[in-house]
Amino acid sequence: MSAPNKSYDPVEVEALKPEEIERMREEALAAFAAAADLEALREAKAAHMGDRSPLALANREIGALPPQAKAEAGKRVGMARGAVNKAFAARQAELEAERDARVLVEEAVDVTLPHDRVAAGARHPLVTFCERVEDIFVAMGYEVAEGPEVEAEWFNFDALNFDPDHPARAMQDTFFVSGKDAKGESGVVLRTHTSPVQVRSMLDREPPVYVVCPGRVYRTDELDATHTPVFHQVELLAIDEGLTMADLKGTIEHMVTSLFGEGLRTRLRPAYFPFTEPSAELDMECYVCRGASVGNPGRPCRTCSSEGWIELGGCGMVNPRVLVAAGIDPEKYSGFAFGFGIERMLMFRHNVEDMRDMVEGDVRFTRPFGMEI
Ligand code: FA5
Repeated sequence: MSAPNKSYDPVEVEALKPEEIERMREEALAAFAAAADLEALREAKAAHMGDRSPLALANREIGALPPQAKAEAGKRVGMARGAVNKAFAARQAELEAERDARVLVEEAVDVTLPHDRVAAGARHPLVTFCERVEDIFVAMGYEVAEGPEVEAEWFNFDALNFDPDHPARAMQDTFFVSGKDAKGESGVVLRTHTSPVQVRSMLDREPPVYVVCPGRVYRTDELDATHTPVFHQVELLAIDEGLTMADLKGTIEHMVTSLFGEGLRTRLRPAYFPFTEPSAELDMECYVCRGASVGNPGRPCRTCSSEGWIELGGCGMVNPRVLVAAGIDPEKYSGFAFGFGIERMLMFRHNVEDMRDMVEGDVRFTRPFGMEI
């Protein structure tokens, strides 16, 4: 700032000359008019309205003028600054309006565009069916338990009383991930059934144990109308004091009623599984013909092939050897187990003729099952 000017003539202070002030005002107005967008306007504002702008510097010179000149110079600079502020505000409003109009066009949503060209997905009927079965047992106080699909041979076979050379191992043709090592330690397999989860559940918990174990299992079966190499099973295990085959039968009857309706009979046929003793195959009365098709060619039943009964799965009382392998006292506790294939159950529950339809991912198969979540 200049030193106080006692013998004052404002014309002598260069920055305060009227034509200088006018030039500053014109330049500011021209810069605002030339600003093409709000960013450029912000820069023009800093240059012409900021602390170091020509008009701000001129304003500071006023303080150095003698009192009689201050009013006139102040009025001149103030009017110029007022005009600059006004021009800035007007240009800002103009550019903001342009920006808003542009955003409205660029971000417009065409509400008339079709929104439903991609069909909404739905969960696979195998999954929803599995969960329905789980729900039945959870409602009875069972816990859902899961185990690994890549399983130690020990859990899949040895702990379940399959002897190393027992022909029962060949009952379930196995995908081996790795064989036994040189020390004869357990190999690794893709589990062939959900029964290893029985052993894991007993090792993880103190009795009583009530678990339902759904999961994917693998066998070297060819894919055909009634087999797939990857399928689903649900396993049931109950360990408590005093459990008998009657408890097993009653429990399965409750599941059958929940899934297929009231009044269907079940029956046990002798069978063999190394991990249950005694073992049985469990059949339910055909829920479609209720036996009326048996010996009645005039009324054939596709669901049970006119046999009157549908095979549900394998079951039995847990073999005491399995209880011992899982650290449970067979003198005190007994238990039952039941395992069945979900694909086969879904087949007869919904009259699916070919199991391959379940794995090929064609929505024409899944669509009739609806959007159940
Ligand atoms: C077992 O896997 C025993 N773990 C079941 C069990 C559990 C018995 C507890 C006793 C106590 P199985 O090999 O029969 O049993 O198989 C059970 C079910 O799996 C069969 O009834 C069938 O529904 C289904 N299943 C077997 N192989 C296939 C396959 N390749 N494709 C589709 N489903 C299959």
